[in-house]
Amino acid sequence: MNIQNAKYEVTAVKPEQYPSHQLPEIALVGRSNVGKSSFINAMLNRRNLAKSSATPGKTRVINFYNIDETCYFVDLPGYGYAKVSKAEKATWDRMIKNYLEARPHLKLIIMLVDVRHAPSPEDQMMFDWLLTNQENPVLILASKLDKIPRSQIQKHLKRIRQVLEMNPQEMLIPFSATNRQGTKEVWEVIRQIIKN
Ligand SMILES: Nc1nc2c(ncn2[C@@H]2O[C@H](COP(=O)(O)OP(=O)(O)OP(=O)(O)O)[C@@H](O)[C@H]2O)c(=O)[nH]1
Ligand SMILES: [Mg+2]
Repeated sequence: MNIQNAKYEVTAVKPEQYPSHQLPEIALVGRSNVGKSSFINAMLNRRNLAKSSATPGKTRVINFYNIDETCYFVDLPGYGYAKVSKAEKATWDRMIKNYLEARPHLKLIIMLVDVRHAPSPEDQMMFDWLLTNQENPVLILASKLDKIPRSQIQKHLKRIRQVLEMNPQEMLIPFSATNRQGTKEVWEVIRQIIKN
């Protein structure tokens, strides 16, 4: 996809603040620091449109990015960040689930897991929750692919499928924001979904 004009549009912490429009939305979920904001930048070939940082827990709000007036990327807060209080964690959890449960324009969920590690119990809970509580397709991305040797990739992908108990028809794409590997494949999935 040849993106001409992607722009940050609005930040929300509650539903009244979500933008009103008719375009399909694509939501990004995953642990803090897994690479959600970097994914957005890589897909759009922009260095710093979505703020990414080496400090986990950076995105504590929901950021909406308008992609050429054809769809939105919705950057959700990362879960699993250890250094916050239980109360704050519960607030983020609610924020994420409120959005996912009640957004008619939502068409696709992209969930990132770090290719280097087995998905965490929180990843497993999130994936189960997504399959049980909402009807949109879920695309799993194995992020930070550039951090493992090529020879190890298949083994790591297999482990992700096993731990998340994915069905063979569920989508898993290896991805690197650093070298943009996987961006074409993800755009192809998005294109198929938003044309309907
Ligand atoms: N090598 C490598 N590093 C990556 C990749 N994707 C993200 N990173 C790095 O991982 C760190 C976290 O990336 P972010 O994109 O900010 O992660 P996030 O999921 O948005 O994190 P939160 O906003 O805290 O939920 C940054 O230092 C990124 O540069 C990747 O594909 N390869
Ligand atoms: Mg982020």
